[in-house]
Amino acid sequence: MQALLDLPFPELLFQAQTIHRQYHDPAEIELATLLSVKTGGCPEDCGYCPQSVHYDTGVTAGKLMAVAEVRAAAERAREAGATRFCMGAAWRAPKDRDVEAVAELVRAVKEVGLEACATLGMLEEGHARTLRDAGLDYYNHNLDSSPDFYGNIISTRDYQDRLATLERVRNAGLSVCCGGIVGMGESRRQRAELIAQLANLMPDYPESVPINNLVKVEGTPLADQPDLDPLEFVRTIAAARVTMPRARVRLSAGRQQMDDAVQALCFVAGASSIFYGEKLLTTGNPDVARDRELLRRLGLKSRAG
Ligand code: SAM
Ligand code: DTB
Ligand code: SF4
Repeated sequence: MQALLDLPFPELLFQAQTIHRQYHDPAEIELATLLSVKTGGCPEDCGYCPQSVHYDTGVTAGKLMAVAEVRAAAERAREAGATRFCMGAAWRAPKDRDVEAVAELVRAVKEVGLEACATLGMLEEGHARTLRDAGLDYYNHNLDSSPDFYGNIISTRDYQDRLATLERVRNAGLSVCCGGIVGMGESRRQRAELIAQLANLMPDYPESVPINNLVKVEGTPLADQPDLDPLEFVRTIAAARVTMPRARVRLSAGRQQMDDAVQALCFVAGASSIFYGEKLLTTGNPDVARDRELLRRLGLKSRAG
């Protein structure tokens, strides 16, 4: 895997684009809109995250949003052209009644006619089945980094906890959305190890692989992390594409701080999904008009709903 990331840049991009074209329409981008349905107050200490109670980031903790509000947000996302709606909740692990309440939100999103994705923390198998029965398409649960770097950024859970939830999600028959964050101070070898973990997930690699570039948030331990060379980010996308040919590789957080040319390279490297709408969960994302213009300049089309 490290050998792949070490290839001369044009060689790596050529391999990635070649595979991308065999499995995907190279001109099509999926637009996914994110909504934080339960913000802040999370007991975990993930060093990148503005929603952890351990850091003073100015994020105010809220309660789970009401069904009508979420339905309205999903309708606006559909009107703007999104086909996928991802709901995030700042929980370590939801309680039974939280899962029942999110199941109602999933039903509302499905009624609006969008693909539904949720990310709620660690799940029990019954939780995953409840969400599947409500119509959930994907469950997002990221490995985020390599096993040997994980302990540098999170102390309140371990890699094995992540793998156990992913297995339960799979057993329930949900599609898996699982990726990571780059730019947290990890080495290229550790990025290679993250990609290897994703590509070797059993019984199959994830259907959807979000690659996030660290969004540095004031108050978090990673606020002053030096910028990663953007070309290393592009390499990570390309390695995901080459090793997980059928997966949708997603250029996820960090686009607001990214040059248009770097984003264009990510699409050449095989990314075919972006977060669409002014906000990620708590931080900013390029606005809709800007993204429409970027797709137009690149001659890319959004995936039809
Ligand atoms: N609490 C749940 C969990 O951690 O699985 C779900 C929500 S959590 C915010 C979802 C993902 O957002 C994390 O796994 C991480 O990949 C990403 N994320 C959080 N903060 C980020 C940041 N500052 N920059 C980039 N990605 C971030
Ligand atoms: C993922 O991989 N990235 C999204 C989504 N899954 C839930 C979250 C990005 C969060 C960025 C920081 C924030 O806005 O709070
Ligand atoms: Fe909590 Fe998820 Fe943020 Fe970690 S990434 S602090 S689990 S909301």
